[in-house]
Amino acid sequence: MMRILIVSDTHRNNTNFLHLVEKIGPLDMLVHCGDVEGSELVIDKAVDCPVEMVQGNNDFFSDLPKEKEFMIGKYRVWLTHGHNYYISMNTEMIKQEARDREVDIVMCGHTHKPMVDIGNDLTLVNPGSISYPRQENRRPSYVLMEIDRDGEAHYTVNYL
Ligand SMILES: [Mn+2]
Repeated sequence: MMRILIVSDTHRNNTNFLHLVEKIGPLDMLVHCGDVEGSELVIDKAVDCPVEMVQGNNDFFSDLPKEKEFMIGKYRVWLTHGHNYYISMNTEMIKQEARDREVDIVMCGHTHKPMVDIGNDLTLVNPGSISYPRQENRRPSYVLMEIDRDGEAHYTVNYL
């Protein structure tokens, strides 16, 4: 069993994020999909687990990598903010790049709208923004990924 918290687009407003990690319970990993705007250390220090984080389009002076690939259980994950793949238009380009990279999961942010799109060969996860939501209900969102006993991933989109 593993619990992975996926968040994005905190844009230096960390209040909701800090509340969430206080009450969410033990985590095996935190993934931040970019646009931290200088809060890298705050985010890193808020949890007691490995953190995977990339730059967003507003992280101009950040030392964070632009993109990353890593494993979660048996799954190969590609983490990118997503703005370079025009994800505000559609997810065609980012999915094509993910398939070219032969990953199982692509995690992205940028749109501030949560999406879990589970396909046959590829899953796209966008947790939306926990600070500045833009989807219809305008509630701060995040995704909890859970790996079960059999190593299979399950996702829930959650709102504050
Ligand atoms: Mn962005």
